[in-house]
Amino acid sequence: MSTVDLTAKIPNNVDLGQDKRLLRALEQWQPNYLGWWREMGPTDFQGKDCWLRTATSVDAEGWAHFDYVKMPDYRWGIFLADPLPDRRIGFGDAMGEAIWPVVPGEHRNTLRRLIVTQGDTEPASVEQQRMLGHSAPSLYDLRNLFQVNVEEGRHLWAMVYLLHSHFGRDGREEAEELLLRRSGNPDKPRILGAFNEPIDNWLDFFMFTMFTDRDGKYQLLALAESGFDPLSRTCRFMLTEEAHHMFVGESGIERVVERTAELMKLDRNGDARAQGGIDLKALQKFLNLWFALSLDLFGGEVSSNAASYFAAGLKGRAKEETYPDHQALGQTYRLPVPQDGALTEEDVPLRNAMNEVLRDEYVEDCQRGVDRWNKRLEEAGLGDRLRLPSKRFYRHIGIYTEMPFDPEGKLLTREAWEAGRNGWLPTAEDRAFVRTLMQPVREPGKIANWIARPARGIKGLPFEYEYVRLD
Ligand code: BYC
Repeated sequence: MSTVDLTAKIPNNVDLGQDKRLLRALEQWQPNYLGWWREMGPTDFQGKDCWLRTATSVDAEGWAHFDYVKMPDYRWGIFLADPLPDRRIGFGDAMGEAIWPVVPGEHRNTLRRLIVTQGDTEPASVEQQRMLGHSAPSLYDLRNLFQVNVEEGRHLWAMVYLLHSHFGRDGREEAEELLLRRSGNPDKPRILGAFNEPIDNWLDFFMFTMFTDRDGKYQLLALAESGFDPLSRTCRFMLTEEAHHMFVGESGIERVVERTAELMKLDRNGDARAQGGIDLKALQKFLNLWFALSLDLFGGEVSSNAASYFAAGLKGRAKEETYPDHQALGQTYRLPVPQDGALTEEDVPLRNAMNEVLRDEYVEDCQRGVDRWNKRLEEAGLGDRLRLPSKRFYRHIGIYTEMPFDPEGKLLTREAWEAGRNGWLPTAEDRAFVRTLMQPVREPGKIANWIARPARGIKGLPFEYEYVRLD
C-alpha cells in the first residue's frame, strides 16, 4: 500500500515531495484553483462547516475521513490507486505488451486531449451546480451537494496532476485553461455539450447525478483500461468517489418518486402537482432530457477516433476483461442508420462502434436505476411507470443528430415532432413550476414537501443530524 502524505500542502500518495519542479508547478496552480473555487464554486456557503468526507488513503476499506470542514479548507489532494503487479495492456494492437509508466511520444496529443476532455467536465459540473445551495430540500441534501462539488474539484486535481507531470509546458497551459473556460459561456464554453446546460433546480441536479455522472462512471471505466498506467490508476481511484455521486442522483429521484406517489394518493384527482409535488409527467420529461444529453457524451455511434483509441491501447471497453476477445477485429456491430427517411440496419466494424458498445452498457445500468424507481410506484399500488427513451430521441451528437425521433425511437415528420415536443421535454412552464417548489429547508430533520426523507443518514448518522452548520 502506498503511503499518503497528508501533512503536505497538497496531500498525495505520489511522492510529490521528491519532484521539486512538479511540486512547484502544482503549488503555483493551487492558488489559481482556489481563486476559481471561490469565484465559481458554491455561492455563499464557503464559510459554513459542512460534514464532509475527505480522501485520506487509497485503501478500499478506510479511504475516507468524515468531519466538519469549510469547503475552501477541504484537502484537495492527488491519489492514485496502487499499481497492479505486472499489469499489461489488455486490448487492441499492443495487447499483452507492458503498460506505459510515461506517455509514449506517438500518443502524446491524443492522451492530452482525452485527459483535458475528462478534466474539463469536473469544474464544469461545479459551475453548473453553484446556485443550488440556496434551494436545498434539507440539510442532508445540502451536504450531499457540497460533497459532490468538492470531489469534482478533486477530480480536476487528478487530471491536472497528469497534465503537469506528463505533458510539460503544454500540460501546464491546459491546466490553466481548465480554470478559464466557463459552463454555458458562449465565448469560452466547456468542451462537451451537457456541461453547458443549466442546472437550476434539484430535479435537474438529481437527473444530472443519475445520468451524467453515470457517463462519468463509464468513461472512467474505459480510461481505467488505458495502457498509460498513471491515467488508469487515477481513474480507478476516482471511481471510488464517483459511486456516491450516482447514489445521490438515483436515491434522490427515488425519494421524489416515493413522495409523488404519496401525494397522488392524497389528492382526490391523483394530482401530485395540486399537492405541491412533482408530477410523474414532469419527472419523465426531465428524465428524457438528461438521458438524451448524457447519451451524447459518448460521442458518435461510428467513430474513427474511438477505433484508434482502442487500437492504440489508450481507451478500452468498461471491464475489458469480461469480453472474450480483446482485439475486436473481424467483428461487426449492427446499427440502425437513418437513410432516406427510414432506418436501415448496417454492420459497422466493431472497433468503430466502441462508443456505442460503451453506451449500451451505460443504458443497461441506467435501466437498473429506472427499474428501482418503478418498484416504488408498484409498491405504492400505482400503474404508472417511468421509462428510458430510445437512444435516438433528442440527440445532438452522432448519426441521429437533430432528427425527429419520438421517445419510442420512431422517425416522425418535423411537424409531428414539434407537436409532440412539449409532451416529451420540460417546457418553460414545467421549469417555472418546479422552481416554485424549490424553497430551502434549513432546519435539521425537516424536509421539503416534494421529496421523501432518505431511509438513512450519512455514515450511520441520523437524517436529523446537522450536516451543515448554517449559523
Ligand atoms: N459534445 O468521434 P467522435 C464526467 C466531438 S463525464 C461536444 O464522435 P470521440 C463527469 C469530439 O470531441 C465523462 N463535442 O467522438 C460527469 C470530436 O471532436 P473533433 C467525461 C463532442 O472522440 C458528471 C467530434 O465530436 N469523460 O466525468 O470518439 C460530473 C467527433 O467525435 C461530444 C470523457 O468524456 C459532445 N457530447 O468521443 C462531473 C472521457 N461528443 O475530434 C464529471 C474523455 C463528441 O472532431 N473523452 N464530440 O474535434 C472521450 O473519450 C471522447 O472525447 C468522447 C468523444 C467520448 C467525449
